[in-house]
Amino acid sequence: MTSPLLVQRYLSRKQVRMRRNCDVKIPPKPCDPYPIVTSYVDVVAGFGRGSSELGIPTANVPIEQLPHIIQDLEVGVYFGWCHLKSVPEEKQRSELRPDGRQVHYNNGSRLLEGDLKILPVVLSLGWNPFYQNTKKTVELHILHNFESDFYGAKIKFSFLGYIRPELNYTTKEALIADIRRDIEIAQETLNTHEYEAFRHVL
Ligand code: ADP
Ligand code: RBF
Ligand code: MG
Repeated sequence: MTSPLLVQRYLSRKQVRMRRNCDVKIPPKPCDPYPIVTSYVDVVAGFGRGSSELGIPTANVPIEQLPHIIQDLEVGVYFGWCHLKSVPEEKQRSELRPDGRQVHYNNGSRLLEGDLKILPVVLSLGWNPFYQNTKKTVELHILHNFESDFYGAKIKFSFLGYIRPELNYTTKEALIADIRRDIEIAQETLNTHEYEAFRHVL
């Protein structure tokens, strides 16, 4: 029979292995300056790499529409809650990305009931050094499966805490692995009673 001591030792080793050097200690409940809450802002097109290159779509939002305090935050990965709404009165349109691909703005008209609930989100704020962007971006990966995209919809979201600084990578696979770990950390933290309590602070 395996002794409880061995099991405990195995578990604590596993936790050590899961913790990355870059991880910041997340407090048991949101602390100053959090929560930071935005108003409803536009979901706009980015470079179109999130889904196609990384398999991790991110809703990009214009940094200019966000509270100034967000521009002063450290670059890196954050987590919080978000809420989407459609803008049916807005005219649907298409736009060309810099590489010529077309993106259609359906203004969220295809969002379903479950998509309109308050959803957990992991956010990237920064310059995406792996792709050498020249503009600071704010992107949200929502922890939810959508049937359709929602360019032109409005999104309101909160920042409740910081996971890690923004990093550069030598391979795309390493970037993807870190984003996957960020998703797990965001999900685990938002599942705790203290962070779940902020679901409606939007
Ligand atoms: P872009 O560079 O234009 O942002 P992405 O490949 O990052 O392109 O795709 C983002 C779009 O995918 C979002 O604007 C949104 O409409 C849609 N989308 C689908 N699922 C998600 C999700 N789970 N989180 C964020 N956006 C999603
Ligand atoms: N890009 C980076 O260059 N470095 C990062 O450390 C980084 N972390 C990210 C963490 C999360 C949770 C997400 C959603 C994205 C991150 N990105 C990072 C941005 C990624 O490069 C970007 O989503 C794609 O370029 C698509 O726009
Ligand atoms: Mg994106």
